[in-house]
Amino acid sequence: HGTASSQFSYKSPQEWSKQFPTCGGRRQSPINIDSRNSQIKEYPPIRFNGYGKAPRSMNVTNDGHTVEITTTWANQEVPTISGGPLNGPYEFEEVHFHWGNNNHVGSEHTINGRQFSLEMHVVHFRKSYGTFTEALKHGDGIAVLGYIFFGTSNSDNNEGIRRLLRSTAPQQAFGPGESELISPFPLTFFNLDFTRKGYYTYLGSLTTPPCTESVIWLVPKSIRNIDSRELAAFRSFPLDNEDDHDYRPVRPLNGRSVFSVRG
Ligand code: SG7
Ligand code: ZN
Repeated sequence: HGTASSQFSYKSPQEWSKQFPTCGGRRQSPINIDSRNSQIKEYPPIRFNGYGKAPRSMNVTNDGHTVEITTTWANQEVPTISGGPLNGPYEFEEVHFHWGNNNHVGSEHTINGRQFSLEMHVVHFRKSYGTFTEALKHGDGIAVLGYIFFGTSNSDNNEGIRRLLRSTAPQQAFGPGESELISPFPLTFFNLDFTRKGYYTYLGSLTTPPCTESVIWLVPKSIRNIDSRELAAFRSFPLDNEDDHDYRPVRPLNGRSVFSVRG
């Protein structure tokens, strides 16, 4: 697996900028979200479109840095989000996860200095830019929903995570480069709705090289629960460079505003 994206390790994130200069930029993610320094803002409601329908196909892949779900759709059926800080619809691209080697690390964003156990990223690109690659060239090209989870003994029921882990469980090791078609289910199985408690939003970047500064981040305020056994399953995925986690440490805010949107 010799792609550019495999040429980084979570053991030395401070070195990413040597090969990927943007990783040393001033609009980087993740960040610590300080609730008391966030500015309350009103936006139109977030709207999820088409998430209740199952895709035509669904694939789970270990790309060496995360485990991600990609999908194919019938024409005109790709789900979109709109509203909130977003101008126009953003098309769904993929879902992936960041975790740590114990319950006190793993999320990428931290809230008031506190890190949680896992973060699920639902990645979208602005439909008017046509393709994901083209959208990366624009400061508002990508929208990522970053759902934070904490490990407990009694998890919320997240059927999406359950199915993802069930599909990869039979193998002894679902390692880098491995990929598997799974039986398609609607993305609503990941409990994506976050209208009740609101969210934080700010302008940032991809959290992996090349750290492109094109992301509008939306971080739901409610922390979800995930079963510790499910966290153990994420930790069992072998990653490139024998990394035992795949979260990037928080980056400086550099004067950016973080907006708090009420539920
Ligand atoms: C994960 O995070 C992968 C990447 C993703 C990256 O490592 O899911 O996906 C692919 C297709 O490489 O990179 C360009 C992109 O989506 C960064 O995404 S993130 O900022 O949401 N963590
Ligand atoms: Zn991510």
